[in-house]
Amino acid sequence: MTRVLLLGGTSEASQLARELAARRVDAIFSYAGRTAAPLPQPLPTRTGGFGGSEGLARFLRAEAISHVVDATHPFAAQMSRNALAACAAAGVPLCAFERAPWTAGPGDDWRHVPDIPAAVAALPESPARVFLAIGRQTLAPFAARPQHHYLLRLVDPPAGPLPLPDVAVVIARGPFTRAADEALLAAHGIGLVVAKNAGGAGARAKLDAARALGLPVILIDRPALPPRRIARTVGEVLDFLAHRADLGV
Ligand code: 3Y8
Ligand code: NAP
Repeated sequence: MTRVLLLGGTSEASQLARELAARRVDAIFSYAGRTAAPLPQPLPTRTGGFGGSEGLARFLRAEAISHVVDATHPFAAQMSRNALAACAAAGVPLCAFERAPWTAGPGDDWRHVPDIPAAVAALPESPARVFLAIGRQTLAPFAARPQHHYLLRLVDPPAGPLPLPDVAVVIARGPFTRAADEALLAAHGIGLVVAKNAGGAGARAKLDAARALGLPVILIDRPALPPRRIARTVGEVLDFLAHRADLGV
């Protein structure tokens, strides 16, 4: 009996949720609860952590989950590690649904760094105007470079003070467009973009805008994860669910 747990929070997860709902696949969509009002999904949805990998393993057994699809963000490394451990413990097959990393094209001026501390170290000494487009959770390390003006883009208004002295905040939930991001970068006189190598279309706009404006980008590599099955398309996920025939595709 197919019963899917879909670990969500990305454009890919939302795309897959639509496909599974259209095929009436028995599935549960899962959000961490990071944002105040996440996009509604066409599947029964649960929100909040599971309580580590042990909590997730208990959930898999209690809900008689037959397949787990990890469609979380490439930087949601803890969730992905927990899913690997829980699925191994509970004997439930797991497949990641993940977009490939971005690769530079003609006109891109990217500097790849391995992690957040390396991105901080890569900032120039002299004051710059930086679009720090990495969300809210990993801002604190940039307080070591207070000389810069930081433009932030957050999903929700910040609940408390931000760890950066010279900062402007835009509240917006993607996906974003290149034209709008070009206008944003120009309006704020941005000279440098810092971003995570998230991949996918939903966050790509700022990189295309940077190229159009001739701006350099510091691009943070995604965290390494243990080997796991990875699907790059909905079709590959449906194959994993091994019910293409049942799904009428
Ligand atoms: C809570 C669900 C969909 C999913 C849309 C994608 C695209 C728009 C671009 C920029 C970069 C960033 C951030 C970003 C993008 C999509 C996707 C994506 C980047 C929502 C969502 C949740 C989150 C969590 C949030 C993080 C933050 C990261 C903002 C919903 C909108 C910067 C990642 O305030 C916080 O605590 C925010 C936390 C994790 C990274 C961080 O460390 O701050 N995403 N983003 C999910 C949950 O609770 O499980 O609210 O609707 C989902 C999306 N965000 O269905 O169409 O697929 O990547 N999300 C990054 O890539 O660097 C914004 O501004 O250019
Ligand atoms: P994370 O650091 O990898 O995970 C931390 C803890 O949050 C997990 O151990 C788990 O708690 C809980 N969690 C994470 N994703 C969950 C989900 N989909 N359903 C239920 N619990 C979840 O996670 P994160 O980077 O903060 O990402 C949180 C959410 O935002 C995910 O849905 C992710 O897809 C989305 N997102 C993240 C980014 C990013 O840049 N990190 C970008 C876009 C979207 P327990 O240990 O208690 O189970």
